[in-house]
Amino acid sequence: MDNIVDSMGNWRRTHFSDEIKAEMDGEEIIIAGWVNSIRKLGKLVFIILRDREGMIQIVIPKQKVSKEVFDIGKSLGREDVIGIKGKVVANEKAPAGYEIIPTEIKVLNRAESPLPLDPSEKVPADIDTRLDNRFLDLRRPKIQALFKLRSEMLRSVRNTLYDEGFIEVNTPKLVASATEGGTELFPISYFEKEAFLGQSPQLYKQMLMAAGFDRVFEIGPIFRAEEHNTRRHLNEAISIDCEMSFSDDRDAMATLESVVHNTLLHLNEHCKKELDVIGVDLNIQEVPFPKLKYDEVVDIVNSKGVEMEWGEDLSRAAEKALGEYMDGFYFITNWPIEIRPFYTLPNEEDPRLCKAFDLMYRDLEISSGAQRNHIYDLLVEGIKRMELIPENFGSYLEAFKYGMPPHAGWGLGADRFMMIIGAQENIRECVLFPRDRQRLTP
Ligand code: AMO
Repeated sequence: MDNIVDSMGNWRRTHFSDEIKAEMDGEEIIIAGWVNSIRKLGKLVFIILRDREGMIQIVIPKQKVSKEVFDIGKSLGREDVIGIKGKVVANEKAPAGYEIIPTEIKVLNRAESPLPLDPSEKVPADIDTRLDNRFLDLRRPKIQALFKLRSEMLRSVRNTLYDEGFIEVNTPKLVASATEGGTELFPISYFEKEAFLGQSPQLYKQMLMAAGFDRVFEIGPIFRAEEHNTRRHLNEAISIDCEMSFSDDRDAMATLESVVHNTLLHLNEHCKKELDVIGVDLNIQEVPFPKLKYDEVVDIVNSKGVEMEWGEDLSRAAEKALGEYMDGFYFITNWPIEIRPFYTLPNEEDPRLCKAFDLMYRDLEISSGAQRNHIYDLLVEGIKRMELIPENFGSYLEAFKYGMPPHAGWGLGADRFMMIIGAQENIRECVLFPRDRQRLTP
């Protein structure tokens, strides 16, 4: 346990790495972080220190520092955690125009060697090794940048929804019934009863319309027991859900568009550094987004040589064919009622159709929504049509008996939205600790 101290003592970090500038020449600073790399050249030790905001070069010349500082510097290894008190020295030859010469080094913890994964990204690793060692993988600047973008995405989504008069709510995740079809449920034991992990806040957000909340949103986990392993599915995902009263499908689509559009603008304005680190150039698509009717989609898909019958949901092949035809964001509207959930409002002009929509980005569905069926008798019919049992929806159905306003809403997959923002092919990249068919740890 050589040189290790158990705390920063009375030291307080003064700066993150990106806050230090050559103009601070001569100033004393305290920084802290990980040894990203180290070079030992006899009488000189070079350290690249990494903190959340970037990297900074520390130079330890034997003649200019105490023996203790030089010995500690020499003893350091990759990913050791250190605190450094030192002086900023302007130096035109240094990559950043300055370097830090320490007057004191605190070794806060040592890292074992060899590392199971190389955070400096010099040694590539496959996604499984990376996810197995996720805490180390997350130290990589490109990956950190993705999660900073994710945080700013969530901030922007919240801001837009607050600005549009929504209030944020939290609904239960331990639930008694399915909402999105029965096969994808995770059963759990809830004392003497059977229960499930919530697939969607759907029923609760609608009940809040009956409660008079008018406009609500929730950002929370949804659980889907998807058996298949794809690049777009997780078993635990984060959904951005919203529901709005006295509104129809067009109002819901307009809100969804502004959420997406404002987020892209926000990230472009406030996250230049992160977008650069990842190498992404955000294309800010103007609103309104194009709208395709389901009928048109069937024609396009068939014209691309992929068979699709009217009344079928989009197969993966159909999505791909559509993605070749459509660039950017677009809606699919006027869906057949048969393939949408029971809570969807049928279209009064054509009862084969309904007021549901999907928001797509090329070949990826990122959101589904609809104007809802707010008439009790029609809703019970819908439940029966889907071969579900109305009694299982008792407390939900009650909410439709005593004054339920017309309403609409949508669920936007936060992880899928991040795939688009960060130009990632695999949804697992966008989640800190993904849950998929094989993965329950870390
Ligand atoms: P839906 O089931 O289409 O609709 O889900 C809405 C959005 O959530 C995301 N999503 C997923 N993301 C990753 N892995 C999954 N397994 C997964 N499942 C869903 C997608 C999808 O578009 N109650 C309705 C929403 C509504 O009408 O308000 C619903 O849950 O991005």
